[in-house]
Amino acid sequence: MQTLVNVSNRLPVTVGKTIRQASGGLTAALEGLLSDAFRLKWVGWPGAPVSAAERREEIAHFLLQEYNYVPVYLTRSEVNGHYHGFANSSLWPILHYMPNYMHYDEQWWETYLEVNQRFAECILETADEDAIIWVHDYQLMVLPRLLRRARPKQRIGFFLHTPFPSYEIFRCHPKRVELVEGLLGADLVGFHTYGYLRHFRSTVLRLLGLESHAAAVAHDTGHTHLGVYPIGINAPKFEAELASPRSARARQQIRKNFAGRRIVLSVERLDYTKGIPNRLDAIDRFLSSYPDLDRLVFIFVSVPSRESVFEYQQLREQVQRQVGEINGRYATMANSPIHFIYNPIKFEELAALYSLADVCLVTPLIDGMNLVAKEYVACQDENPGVLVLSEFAGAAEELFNALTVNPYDVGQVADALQRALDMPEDERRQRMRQMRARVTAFDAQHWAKSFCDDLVKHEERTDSLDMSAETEAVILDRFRRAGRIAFFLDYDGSLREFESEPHLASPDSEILELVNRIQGVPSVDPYIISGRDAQQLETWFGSFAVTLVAEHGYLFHRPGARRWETLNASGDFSWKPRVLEVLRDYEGETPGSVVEEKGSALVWHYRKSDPEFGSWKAHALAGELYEMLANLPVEIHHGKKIVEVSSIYVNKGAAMERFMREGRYDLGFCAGDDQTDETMFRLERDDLLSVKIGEGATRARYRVRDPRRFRALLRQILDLLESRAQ
Ligand code: GDG
Repeated sequence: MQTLVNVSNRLPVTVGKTIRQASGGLTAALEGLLSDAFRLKWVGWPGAPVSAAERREEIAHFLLQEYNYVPVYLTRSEVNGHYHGFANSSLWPILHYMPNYMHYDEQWWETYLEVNQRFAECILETADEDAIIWVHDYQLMVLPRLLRRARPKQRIGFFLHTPFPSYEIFRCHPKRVELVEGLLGADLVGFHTYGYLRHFRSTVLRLLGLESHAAAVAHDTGHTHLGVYPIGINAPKFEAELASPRSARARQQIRKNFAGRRIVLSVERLDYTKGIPNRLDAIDRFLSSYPDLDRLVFIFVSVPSRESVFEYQQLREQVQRQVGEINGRYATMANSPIHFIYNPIKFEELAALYSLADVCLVTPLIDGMNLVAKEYVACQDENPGVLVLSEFAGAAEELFNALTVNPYDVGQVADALQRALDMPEDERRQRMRQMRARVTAFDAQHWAKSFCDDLVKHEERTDSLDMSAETEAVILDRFRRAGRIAFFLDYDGSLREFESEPHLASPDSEILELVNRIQGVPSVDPYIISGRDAQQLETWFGSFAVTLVAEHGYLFHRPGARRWETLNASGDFSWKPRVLEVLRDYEGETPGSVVEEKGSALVWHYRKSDPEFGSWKAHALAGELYEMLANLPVEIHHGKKIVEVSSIYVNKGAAMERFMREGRYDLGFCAGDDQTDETMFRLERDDLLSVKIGEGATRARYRVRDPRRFRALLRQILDLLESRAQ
């Protein structure tokens, strides 16, 4: 059985004189998963500062024995910096579209990193390489990357319980890049809704320049898959509770306390995202014209939350003031309209309240999902009530049979309340039946299972990007046995890393030294074979005894020659004027894009355009060109931030074949990173040794991860060839 190491900021326990298991939403979700699929371990902070080493050990021992929980102990100042500070005062407001509530302190970031690191260490001690690690929520956003560094092959998932906001909001956070990079350490990142996933993709693209395809982001350490998993609730637990005598007693008590009154219920942590002041305004508006004040009660269950954070203290004062004012204004001798409970209530009371409430008013300004809405639905059976639900809760996407409202629109919420109270039983029943079916079918168990199934399903992280020692030995052996050798080396992305601007990617001293060494080996003819123009290649490498091949094989220049020559002068280039006209149109329509004219090709570059707009236009352009040029001797290539049209008679493969023929080499060593290099790789001749640099499908025989590793391989080859020549 596979071990699932679940990691959340808090362990679901309360540590005092005794230790009790606390069942939060996540506990409920995972309870379902513990059947026969996984053996669960849970890593997290136990929620209380424990300083005495002996007591720490005692608690750790108990938690492990009793629940299979592994505590990460944090000091008071770590909790302040990591949890109250960075997570709740800087990240939470940004994730909830409220940058004006954000506070930031550089020290918090340091603590956030330290605490995430502490979690990483604890997990690495606890989990072996085969375990699946599932990290939860915004308190641990850099953890996946820390784990990935230590364990390249470990299966790691991350689920974000909050919304992921649009890039325009997320970019406000001072550590936006580090946070997003942190998540990309995971194999799978899950969100409640497609909207959040979309925002994340666009943020990854805009912040890091990484494009994502089919819900996966490719980056330097592999792929991160993205998925939508709307969290569900532990419906059976509510059903079982409602069937129990304990709950029957709680219900009886509530009926007695609020006899003769219809109940409108709200349940939440006291948080500024939950829209409590706006809701109270709506209630105020509603009560101002409601005739039957004796027969209606609003029960607010507000659980104290993050009381050390200033905004939460302020909110509590504001809410208490508003409640006081409304109660003062609308109280009668028999009733006070708002029954405000600023405390958690017992589970049986919660379930009883859910089942008895005529209306549940769930009106967050923004909410990742909102479990309360689903829990209310799950508890509606006989004579069901009505759910009034904010359209800004993730749950609104699934619970579309609720009365959905814009929580900022006081009048609309007041009207919805009236409509809910007036709704005929038939309609209530019909709406609730559909929602209930969904909430019970797609419950917490289903959520956790679908996330874990996907996490397990995604193919093994490939380590083929790193060449093994055996492969290196095979390659070196080919060189050892060859007589005359030609090197066909691509430049950008192969010998040299990409830069934001092509002209910045000039060869540094390491590359110049390598080229110098290659030209010095007696039995070797070097070719630098690139898409760049002749002038650029000559400026950089003109002084070496190297054959330069420019424009993907259109032009070449022998060492010491006076002129550049064309490799295939007889090709048909009559298509160029028509294509140029189209590309110029796209240049005009797409700010930041430019057209480059080459001898055998025309290129539209959109590296500097808005990434999404640029990529959209590039797809449109490529489509248009495919249609327009279907019967002409051209190739259309949509590459890294370019769309290129080139003659089919001209390509690196054709050029290389000619040089191989003329030079009568025993071995052709070709290396490159993109589609244009595939024309060399696909020749698949026995006298070729091909190396692809980086990710992506390829016909090359071998692969290395990046230019740095490719240069290291070249050095090894040169060491061998030089020692052979001596
Ligand atoms: C975050 C996201 C997302 C509340 N009062 C009492 C009580 N509760 C329980 C409810 C419910 C849970 O607390 C609250 O969950 P929510 O989903 O409504 O909200 P957050 O706490 O903000 O949770 C949210 C969630 O993570 C899961 O991904 O849906 O969007 O913000 O289960 O029942 N339970 C008891 N007494 C109370 O007084 N026993």
